[in-house]
Amino acid sequence: MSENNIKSNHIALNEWVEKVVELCQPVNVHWCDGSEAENTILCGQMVEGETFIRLNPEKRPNSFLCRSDPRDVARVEDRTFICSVNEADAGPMNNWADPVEMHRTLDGLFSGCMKGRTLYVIPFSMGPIGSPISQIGVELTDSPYVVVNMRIMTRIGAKVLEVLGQDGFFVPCLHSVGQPLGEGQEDVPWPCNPDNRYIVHFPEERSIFSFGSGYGGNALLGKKCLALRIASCMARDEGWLAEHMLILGVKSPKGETTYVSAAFPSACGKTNFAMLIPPDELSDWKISTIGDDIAWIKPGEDGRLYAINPEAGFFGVAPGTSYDTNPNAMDSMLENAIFTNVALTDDGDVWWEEMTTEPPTHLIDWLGNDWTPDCGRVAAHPNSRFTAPAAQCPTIDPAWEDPAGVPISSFIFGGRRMHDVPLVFQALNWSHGVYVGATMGSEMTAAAEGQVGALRSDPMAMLPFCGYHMGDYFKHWLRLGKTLPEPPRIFHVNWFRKNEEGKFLWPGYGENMRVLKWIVERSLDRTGAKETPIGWIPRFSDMDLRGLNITDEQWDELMSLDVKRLKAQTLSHEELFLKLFERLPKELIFERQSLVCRL
Ligand code: TSX
Ligand code: MN
Repeated sequence: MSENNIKSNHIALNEWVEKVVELCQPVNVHWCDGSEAENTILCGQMVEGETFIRLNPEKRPNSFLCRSDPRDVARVEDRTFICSVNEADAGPMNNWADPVEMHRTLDGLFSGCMKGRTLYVIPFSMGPIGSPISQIGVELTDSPYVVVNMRIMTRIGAKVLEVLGQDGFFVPCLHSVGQPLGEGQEDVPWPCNPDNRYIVHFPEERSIFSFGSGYGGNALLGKKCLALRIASCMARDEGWLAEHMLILGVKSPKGETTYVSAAFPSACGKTNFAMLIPPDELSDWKISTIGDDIAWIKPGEDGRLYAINPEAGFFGVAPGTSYDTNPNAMDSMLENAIFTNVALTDDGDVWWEEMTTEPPTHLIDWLGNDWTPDCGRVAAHPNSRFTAPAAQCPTIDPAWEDPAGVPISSFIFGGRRMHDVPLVFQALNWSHGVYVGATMGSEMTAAAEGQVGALRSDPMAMLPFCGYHMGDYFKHWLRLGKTLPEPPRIFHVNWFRKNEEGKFLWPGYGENMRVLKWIVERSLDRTGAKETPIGWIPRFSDMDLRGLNITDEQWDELMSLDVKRLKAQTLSHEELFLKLFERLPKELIFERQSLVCRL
């Protein structure tokens, strides 16, 4: 690609780029300015190289389909490392490796790994450029797919270098697909190195190295690596929170907006919840979206917590997304979108499972093969994705790029639980709420996660994303609450409770607005509740159930507590607590004991 005007005056950045060029030996270096023109050239080159297929511009303007190597389709948790100086600081939930040894390993892997390729320098901002809550990173990558995805998912380019100045702080992120090209060797559409993958974090150095994968969180290093694993360490050290949470606004008929942040494990419909459309009976309430995946939350001068979405786009799971389940997500990807591992229709558009009630009669599947509805295979990979600009979301909040962030009134934790856990309850206080978040879990839906139906504990949905010891993480949450005059209220929800016949007791989706309304009103002390051993729950009369065919008896079933089973489950949290016991805050053991006593 031709030279552009972008120039860095940052001494450490320039030296680092020089060092990496020497190590990785790319044939070209390109500093990304983030412009439309640059994006057009890169996408054109990828079409030329058969990495991208241009979708029908009439159906899906400026959008592309990409098929990955079938061996490179998801994050690789067993190849993800936290290389803290002390092993104990990484905690029992992370893979640890000695930082000195790991640096030696990485030096070997990266040596000459970009031969025949262009090295792209991507200056990026996580959060609105210049916000005091934002952080800057620079990703060096040999993947143009990473560049065009980072351009949607973060703010990249010249403006970031301006903010960085000569000596601003940035997180260095080095990425390679790990497949150098020999002289005259032809490239493949999706280069990668599946036998040699490393996703490595040095929390004290605040640096990230990723080798061998081009997919999602393995390669778009601003997201899970920086905004969660490294940022969680920064947040611990600096007194803020980096959470695996969506952020949404709830606007009352009077025009007051209350912001809530919510953490759910995978397969709970987080993006759907972030873009919820209220049912007709509550259409005078409005939901707005600030983010669907990550929240950075800092105490403000006034003692409230202020949150930003560090991302600028959605990298959502495609299968299951439809105009029935999430029209706002569907509208967000109408143009300027990238689709990875979904199916291609005969008219040059995309399709995935459950996108429409009737599948098309013929498709090219995610592997590039012919597909028909009766062929017995899925058309899109279950972890196939859309990358779409957040600004294209019809419900995007007017304050979504406010550098000050939005004030958070409540936290919501949730899980996918068929039995025992009621639709919603409110924690009794902050430390009980932290206990609720710490002990949350979800029933697994895909064989890839483990035994289907088994309960997987996923504290605050941070299990794969906390860059340090989970016991210290709980301690940090408890400590932060104590510094706040009025900490946000904490709630737990479960959209997935079933009756004896295996039918869902709650309609979910837009109807969750009723639960949100109760949560917001509870946070403002404007509605009632009943105290139970697990926390405060809404009575039938406390909930706005207008227009829903739910009887008093059905409500009681949805909210029922089986004290014996709850006690047994509370005792089973012992397993997690034992794993963390060296650094588990005593308050959480106390919370558990109190809960057992109340039950
Ligand atoms: O995203 C979901 N949400 C949150 C929406 C704001 N899903 C999909 C989860 C997989 C990603 C849900 N699935 C939700 C939900 O609230 N609830 C359910 C379970 C459910 C599925 C189908 C029905 C009801 C509940 N169908 C009928 O009631 C007709
Ligand atoms: Mn996520």
